[in-house]
Amino acid sequence: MTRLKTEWIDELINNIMTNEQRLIDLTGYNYLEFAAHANHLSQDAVKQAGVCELVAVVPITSGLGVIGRFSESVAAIIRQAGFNSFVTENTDIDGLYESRARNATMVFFADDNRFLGWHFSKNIISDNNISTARGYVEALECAAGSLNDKATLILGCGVVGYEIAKYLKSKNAIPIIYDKNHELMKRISIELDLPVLKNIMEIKSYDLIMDATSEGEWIHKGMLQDKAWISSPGVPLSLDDEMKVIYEHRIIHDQLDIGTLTMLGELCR
Ligand code: 2YJ
Repeated sequence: MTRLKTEWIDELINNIMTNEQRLIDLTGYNYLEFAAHANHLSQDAVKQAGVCELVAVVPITSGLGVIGRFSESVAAIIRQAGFNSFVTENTDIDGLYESRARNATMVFFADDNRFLGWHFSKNIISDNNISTARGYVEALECAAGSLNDKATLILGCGVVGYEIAKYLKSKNAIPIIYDKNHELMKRISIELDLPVLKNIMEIKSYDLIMDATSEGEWIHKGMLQDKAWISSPGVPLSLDDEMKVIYEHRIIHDQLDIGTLTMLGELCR
């Protein structure tokens, strides 16, 4: 699992309006609307939650410690979706205590292994891995049209790739999986009863690509169809600099936003 780096999210808060506009251009939804759409909720339900709920983000020091701007970025995404949010002054358990003392109704926190949202009174927990998978599949469907009966290539069979495969199946899409770790790919293929991509150069046969790899810059010019859509929760992004420019309007990708928004919507159920 990729651990975020400060330099990847350093500009997230400054760029949040641009990022939201990008999501609107690709999916037709702003942050609040996307949180609702990704969870099949009405926009009014999420708008109403934005008025009633107070969201705390607690920095967690365990493992490799606090990532500069991580909590502030999560709080900013949630604020941009129309909710009141704050980062606790205290960390860890003391931060959790502070969030309750300041009447937060939801809390978000992440250590090196997991990023969770928790609605205290509804007792709903949202896992970023599952939400990220759902959010990026929903975003792809907004951009490219219905995935029903459509072959959709999943690159990477790690935890997010696995959740993407399950969610695509639930939407009656036709997932095909690939991982450079052939043993892992075979195991997931058997478990979920899915075909595999035998040769990575066959990537060009697909126009719907979900990229959950975390290698960075391994997709070069000529490897994709002109009309390919790439929905990529994987960080760093797999496309090299030249491809990022060519596919600028056909890549769905951010560092935190889509996953966090989908978690937020899930806590509004
Ligand atoms: O509070 C902090 O600043 C840190 N403890 C945040 C740690 C963020 N965690 C990660 O980046 C992990 N790789 C888990 C992310 C799950 C994404 N699916």
